[in-house]
Amino acid sequence: MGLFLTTPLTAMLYVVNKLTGLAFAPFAAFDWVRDRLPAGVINSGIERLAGTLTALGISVRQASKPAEIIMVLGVFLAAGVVTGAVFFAAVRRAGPARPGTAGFIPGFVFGLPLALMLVSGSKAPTAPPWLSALWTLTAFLGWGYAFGRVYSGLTRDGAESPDPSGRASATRVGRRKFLIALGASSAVITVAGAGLSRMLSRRSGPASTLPAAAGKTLADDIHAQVGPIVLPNRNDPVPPAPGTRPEYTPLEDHYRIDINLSPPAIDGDNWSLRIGGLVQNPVTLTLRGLVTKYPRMNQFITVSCISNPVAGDLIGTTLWTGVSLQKILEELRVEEGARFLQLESIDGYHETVPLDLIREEERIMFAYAWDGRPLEAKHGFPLRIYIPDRYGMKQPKWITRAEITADDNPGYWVERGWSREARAKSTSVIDTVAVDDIATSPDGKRLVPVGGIAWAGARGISKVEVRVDRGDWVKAELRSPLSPTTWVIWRFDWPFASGAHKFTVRCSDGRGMPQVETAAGAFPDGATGLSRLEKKIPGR
Ligand SMILES: Nc1nc2c(c(=O)[nH]1)N[C@H]1C(S)=C(S)[C@@H](COP(=O)(O)O)O[C@H]1N2
Ligand SMILES: [Mo]
Repeated sequence: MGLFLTTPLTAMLYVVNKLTGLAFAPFAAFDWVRDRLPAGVINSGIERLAGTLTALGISVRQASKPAEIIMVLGVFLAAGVVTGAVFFAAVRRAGPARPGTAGFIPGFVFGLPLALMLVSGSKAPTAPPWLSALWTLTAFLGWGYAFGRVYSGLTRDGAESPDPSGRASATRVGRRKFLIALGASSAVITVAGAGLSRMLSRRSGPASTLPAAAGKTLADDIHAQVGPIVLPNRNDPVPPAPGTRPEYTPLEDHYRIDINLSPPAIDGDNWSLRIGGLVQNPVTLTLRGLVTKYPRMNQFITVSCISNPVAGDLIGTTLWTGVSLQKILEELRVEEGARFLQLESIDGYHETVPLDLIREEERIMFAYAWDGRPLEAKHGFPLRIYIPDRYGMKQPKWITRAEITADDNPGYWVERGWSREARAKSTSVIDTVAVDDIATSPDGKRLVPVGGIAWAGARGISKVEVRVDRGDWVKAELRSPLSPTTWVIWRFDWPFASGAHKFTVRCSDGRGMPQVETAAGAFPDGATGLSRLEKKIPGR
């Protein structure tokens, strides 16, 4: 019964969330709990989730968000089932007084804590928190009342004390009908709710409300400014081995990692970012201002999550467009003693950038476009920051607050024990041993193309070496990268030998520093270790 009643409740809460912006209690409760969990619990949760998916051969990039959402909804439904079971046991013991109104008690017990979380916890409310709380409590009281009615429905006609005159079988039929009706309505409400929500979320997207000027939307402006995206290395003599991941990641395949179950939606028209604090000239940025008033900067960028396992897929490359922070710093005229830029996002995420780093690194930028288009909601619309050589955790999306300060303030993940610097570790990956694309060299040797990527933040890649079985390390060919901060595609044409073989790769960064070969997990500094691939080469 708990499942029959809690599932449609969940669907209804979700539809109302999509229709009105009132908080969706299960997700809001997750946000509340997440920000209060001890770091150890969160970090081991992340590790276990990524580890389990990897062990099952499931892509962490594709499955981690759905897995999180399923877990949260699962816990929510389980709570409904437990509450219902306890309620049924309690009314049965207390006697059949008035189970309908008694249902308000579990409604209250389950709904009130959620309502309180909504009042105190929600970081990015799209509706007044008290209203979300009131709605949630009302919905739960209704849910509890339904519980009471269901109890009556199941026990009516004296099912509790079947009389000996043969009415028991009639009761059984009545109960069966009741159950079927209940199950059917539960299913109908749930399916209709899910369908409606899907329709609603497809229709609305924040990028559609970009400020328009003279009939042209900002998206048009950005598109025109960036122009067609031309890969600078298109004539490079080293082609990727067949099966190597795309050098320029299709946007829909770019990983997404953040603390939210569903990405926050910011209204681009009403968004502005005031940068104040220790400055002589506070500046207020708008999207249109950013696009039209400052020199545009295009950079091909590889970004990776610090949680990316060796050879994992939480890494991607695309064209970022934005404004150098040096320009904005000049305009701010910071006061003596100013040393940091503190950034905060709509989801409560935050990070701090030293001003000295901005002064020495022109490529740090506020980015408003990816792939020649305004940022997608899940990638940080309307504004995110790029900092070369650092993992994604140092680079907030959805920036809504900025301040110049004298004091440092550890970032969201730094507070939870992760690396303060989060400098990208050098890494190399074997994507493919292309057994179906055996080539023949000019001197008649048969060659198996082996290939993949290597990345060392902004330090570049000077060397990639491949080893087959226990042989010598042999240098691979390097394709020139899209930019000094993107990954490098490497390729090694291996003289054919049939049978099962083990391939290993390693790299050195632009300064000749070899990558760390010792295997270590992501926490707290980023994973290290070598990527290996076993492959059976078919006989001639
Ligand atoms: N506001 C906000 N920004 C954030 C995060 C977040 O949770 N909230 N996660 C960071 C992390 S850990 C990573 S790896 C990158 C990922 O960016 P992407 O999802 O666009 O690939 O965003 C960073 N910026
Ligand atoms: Mo990350």
